[in-house]
Amino acid sequence: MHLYSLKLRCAQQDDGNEQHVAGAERLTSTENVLPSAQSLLRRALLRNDEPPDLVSLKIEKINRNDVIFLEALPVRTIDVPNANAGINELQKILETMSPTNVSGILELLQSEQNMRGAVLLHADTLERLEPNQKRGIRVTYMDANSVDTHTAVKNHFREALVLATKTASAPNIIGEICISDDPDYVTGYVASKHIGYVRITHLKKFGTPYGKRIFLYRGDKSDVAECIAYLENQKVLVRNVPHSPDDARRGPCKRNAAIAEQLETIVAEQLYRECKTVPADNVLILASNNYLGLANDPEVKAFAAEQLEKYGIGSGGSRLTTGTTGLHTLLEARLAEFKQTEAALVFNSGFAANIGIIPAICKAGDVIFSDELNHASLIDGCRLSKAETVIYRHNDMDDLEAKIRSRPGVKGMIVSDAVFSMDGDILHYPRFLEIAERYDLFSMVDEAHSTGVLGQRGTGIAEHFGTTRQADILMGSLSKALGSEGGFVCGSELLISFLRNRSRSFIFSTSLSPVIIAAAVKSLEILTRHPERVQRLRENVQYFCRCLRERGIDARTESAIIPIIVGGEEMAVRLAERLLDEGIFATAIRYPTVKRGAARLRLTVMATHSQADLHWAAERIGAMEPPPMLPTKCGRIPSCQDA
Ligand code: WAQ
Ligand code: MG
Repeated sequence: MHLYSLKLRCAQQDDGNEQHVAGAERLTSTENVLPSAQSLLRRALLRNDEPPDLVSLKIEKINRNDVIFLEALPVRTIDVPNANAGINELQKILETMSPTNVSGILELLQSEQNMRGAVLLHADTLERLEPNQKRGIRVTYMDANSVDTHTAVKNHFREALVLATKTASAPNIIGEICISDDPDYVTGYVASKHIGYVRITHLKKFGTPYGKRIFLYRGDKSDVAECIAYLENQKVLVRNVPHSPDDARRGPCKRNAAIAEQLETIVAEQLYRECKTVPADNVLILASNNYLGLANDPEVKAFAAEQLEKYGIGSGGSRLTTGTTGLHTLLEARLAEFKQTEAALVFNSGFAANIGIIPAICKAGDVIFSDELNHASLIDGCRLSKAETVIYRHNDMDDLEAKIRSRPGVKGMIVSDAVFSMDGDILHYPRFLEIAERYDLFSMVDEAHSTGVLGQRGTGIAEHFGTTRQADILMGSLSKALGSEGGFVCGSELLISFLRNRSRSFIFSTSLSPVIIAAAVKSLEILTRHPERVQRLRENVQYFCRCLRERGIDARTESAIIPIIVGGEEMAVRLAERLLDEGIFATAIRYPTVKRGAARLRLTVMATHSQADLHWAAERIGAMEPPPMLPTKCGRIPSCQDA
């Protein structure tokens, strides 16, 4: 296993001379290299003062075995009213370290000159020991041993504590003094193994652009080289670095330690997640749920912009107060028409819909029968309801019926995704409805990934099976094929009136922005007018699957979701990373979204993809070494046929 060292440097060009402005560094795991690099670069480029003329970022592979771990120095703060008082405090502390030469040290500390590195000073003779006095000694290869929080702003305290902890353990270093060169940062510190990290709130006057680091050395001059080598090359990770001096004062807090430990386990199990920024261009997105490309449709954008002018941004209240515009009611009417139900209700997200609908309908004493691969929002809806949840085998209608029969006379609901979000397969809808009817249970179907995808006109799962019968509760999403945001539910007048009065996530949320609703109205209109978009999506999906199969990858689906089961969590992440290098954005899906050991690439196709792009992507995916696409055991799709 290895780590990466990231070193960033900013400089100004001054008459052909490079003037060092700032530096920063990280030691980070492979999967955090990109986000770390991004946060360092952001910091460099978005500096408050003049943007730097030169930014360099060095990324270097490090062997994990070369890293030593140190415990952060204990922290204490001395509060002083001004710089004079601060220097007095510092003087007292220095007298315990180097009684003979305190005034000389203080003079050097306050001298009006900046260096890139630190002064290495003999504590007794005040001899300068750094080989290059202009540059000084640069302490590098160190970081806090915790998951990087990627702050764009420098945390002076944390970075200084890491450096001071490393320096304090260097051979023959008996102390360190530091003042920042940031004119506004007047807190400095003095540190050593014995006294710990002692902050002094004023060590210079506000506005002073000079800073300094002085390392006090006591020992044989022949050992200086060893000391410098340690400071400049030893890889160090510092444990338990507090985030702020306040955190340090409170001491190790158990509540943070508990979550930090869990987070470290997540990292160790290759399950750590980052919000990856989607590259703006030059990348083929094979991961979006924007199946029909409506999120970027010019007509949709124009209409939303027009309504933005009319209504503004926020709706200013919940649906039951000021949050219902004519657009909201129009959208609900159109959704009901589209799904051929009596009425519809819009929620702020699909997740909000599911956790709002299920607990409104089911209570303690009821039973909910739920597919084992249902989406997390359905699972959480079941939990919130306090009903008993019975999990049946994935899309196994015999198992479902057997489980219902074993509880004669139950009240409750059967709930399933229409298209399963991580496998792309389709619910056996007709049997599902039949069973619900037979046992007088509510039927609820989540059409998040079937709306705009299934059926000739994209109306969803009923159309796919050629039936006009609908589930009692037909839930769906505006944020996928419809390219906007929000969730909805279609059903009888009775159901919708009931939910309007009883669904907590509906009642207690500020309603969606009129802009978002306008976009959904227009998208739905376009979908209705242009069913050929759905046709195009279907052709693209089947074309892409064919291309993948020609390259030995077992790809099949009837929806727009193609799971490529990889197995190992790390493998899935690596494949996604490598595809990104090739210009393909695909998502690695891991536990807990899918079972452990069933990690996968989840590829999705869009109506707006060109076949040339899909062909190229299949070629790249097929050429990946080692062959990732082992014949899949799990996640095979029972209901699909070859194209
Ligand atoms: N190695 C050696 N010297 C360095 C390094 C380094 N990696 N980085 C900076 N220096 C020297 C250089 O001469 C700078 O001018 C000087 O240190 C100050 O650097 O607990 O921000 O990065 O709140 O400006 C103290 C935090 C903050 C006190 C110190 O230093 C607290 C700070 P800066
Ligand atoms: Mg600075």
